[in-house]
Amino acid sequence: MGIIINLIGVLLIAFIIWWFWLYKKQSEAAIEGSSIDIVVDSGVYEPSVIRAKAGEEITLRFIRKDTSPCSEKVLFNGLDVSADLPIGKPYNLTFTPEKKGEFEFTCQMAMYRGKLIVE
Ligand SMILES: [Cu+2]
Repeated sequence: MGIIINLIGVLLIAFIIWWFWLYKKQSEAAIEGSSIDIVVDSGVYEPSVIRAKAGEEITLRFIRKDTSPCSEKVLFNGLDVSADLPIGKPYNLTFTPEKKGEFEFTCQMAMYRGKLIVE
């Protein structure tokens, strides 16, 4: 009996590791016009790779479906941009990326991961 419980525990841990660190569903999208919808749900941003042009204002329209508190914050590393996302109500994050490069955006614990590519 004890062995079975241990086994279940190991499988559960393996699944969690796979889900958060190994499973990277990467979908890429370029911003058309000046805005793009990003759905926040089940541990992923969709799309998770966004392409934008330096010096052009963009609006990232976050649609948060995940109710876990961790998914509330979105932080852009290296850009000094962050936001608190409400649940079930689109949030428009508007800013102008001035410098070229690749900038990760994540939730507070970096389980949600996305990338903004500025060209
Ligand atoms: Cu998180």
